[in-house]
Amino acid sequence: MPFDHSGSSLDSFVEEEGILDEVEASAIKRVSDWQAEKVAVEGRLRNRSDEVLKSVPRTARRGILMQVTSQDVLVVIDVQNDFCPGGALAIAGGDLVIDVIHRVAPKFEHIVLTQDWHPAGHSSFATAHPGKQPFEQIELSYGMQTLWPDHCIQGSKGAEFHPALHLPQAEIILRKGFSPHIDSYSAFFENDRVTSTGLGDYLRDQGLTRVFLAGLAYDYCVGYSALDARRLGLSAIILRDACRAIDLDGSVAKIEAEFAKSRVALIDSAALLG
Ligand code: VGL
Ligand code: ZN
Repeated sequence: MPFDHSGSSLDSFVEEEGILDEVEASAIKRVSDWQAEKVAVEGRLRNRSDEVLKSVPRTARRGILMQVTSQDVLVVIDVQNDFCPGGALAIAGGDLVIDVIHRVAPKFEHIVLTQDWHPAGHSSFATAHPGKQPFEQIELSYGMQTLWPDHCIQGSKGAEFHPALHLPQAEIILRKGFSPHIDSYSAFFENDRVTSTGLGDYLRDQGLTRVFLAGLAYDYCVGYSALDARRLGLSAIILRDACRAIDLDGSVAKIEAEFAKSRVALIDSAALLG
């Protein structure tokens, strides 16, 4: 049973009473305004078969708690100094994800952390490409690559987890982006989308089928990880308030269009915490 029982009794109650639309419309506002607002028109859900909404568990849409189970894993992406205020690739409010992550973490039996971990001179750094500036794109052997300021260099202060992040129960710390000539946004595959990090096999071996994601950055490493989780046949649920985005050239809108196509779900931590 993935969700708590109160959800199903409320389901039949509202169905019988014919107040399904009202209940759904109000809960949508509470739990998942990012996606839901696109399909909730004047507070009313017009098209209940919408793909995006299907990906959000019905109970969570209604503001009813989603039950975390032993098949669930929380994957905390790249909560490192360089992605937080003061860091080399600072994301506004990057450090604010930490409190939210700490609040949801006790719900999970399984937690995995990722760490962006580049060698000096990495091919994703603008400084490795004479004449190029950070945030420009170039074509590499595996396709287009955005160039970044030097960040998360192996062994540097910037590559360390933010000092406030405290998750000693995490069972894996997965480092990625260590191959000099290929970047790795996703926790599952490098940017060629083929070279595996091994995380998918690990989750399969452990019987973990549903991936909750949090961390930095929503529109890059969190987003790519969620999409790859779906590609591997896992459920992927992003805790939107436990993430912050870089938002470069429409990257948030672009990745959210992919989320909708791949049925990546977006929820608030409130859906786990009440
Ligand atoms: C990331 C850009 C470069 C991320 C990592 O963690 O989202 N973004 N390296
Ligand atoms: Zn990186």
